[in-house]
Amino acid sequence: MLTLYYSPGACSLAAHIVLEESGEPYEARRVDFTKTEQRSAAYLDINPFGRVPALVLDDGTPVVENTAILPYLGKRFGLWPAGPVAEAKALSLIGFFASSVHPAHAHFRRVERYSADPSTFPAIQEMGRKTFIAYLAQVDGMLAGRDWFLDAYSVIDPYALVFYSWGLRHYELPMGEYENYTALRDRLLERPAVRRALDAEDLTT
Ligand SMILES: N[C@@H](CCC(=O)N[C@@H](CS)C(=O)NCC(=O)O)C(=O)O
Repeated sequence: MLTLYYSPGACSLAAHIVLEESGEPYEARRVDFTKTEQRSAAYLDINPFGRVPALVLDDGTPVVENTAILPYLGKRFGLWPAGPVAEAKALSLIGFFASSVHPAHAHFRRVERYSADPSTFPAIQEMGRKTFIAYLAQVDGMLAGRDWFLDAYSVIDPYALVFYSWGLRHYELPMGEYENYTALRDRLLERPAVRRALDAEDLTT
């Protein structure tokens, strides 16, 4: 059985949704950030980077990083596109989310990672916030005229939901103004698996 290590509302939500979509039994283990469990020796054995998500496979092998976990789950559960071009597009989107959108947010939420000098924090946070918001607009544009990022529902769509929910929760943005992105959110909310994962993490979006 697969085990997902997650924290409510974190980027691990994408894998959580995909596991709910799978219909297979799995275990979801919460990593309590308020107790810095992500940096405990026991957790660092699973993910030496000290972050969620981590996925432990049936044979005990840990897989870490969304860039690895989401393609793995997508291929295993039929939420991954067929063919080299579609696959390249999927990897390109996952790379963009993981290496541009998420780090922009980290400059806002985890500013202490980027400077040892607290007097620089506000400027770094402001730049992170602006960059993150600019990426949200770009994501909205990518979705114009489309139901899903790719030709069919895939792991990319729940991953995009993570940043939508952060826009609401951490930045209190009027996310409804991103009409295409909001339509994607609404389509996702129609899926029982998405609802179950959100409920399990005590989230509405
Ligand atoms: N590159 C990693 C980033 C994971 C990451 O930063 N996760 C955050 C939650 S969204 C985390 O675990 N933060 C805990 C910490 O920084 O201590 C991935 O995409 O899997």
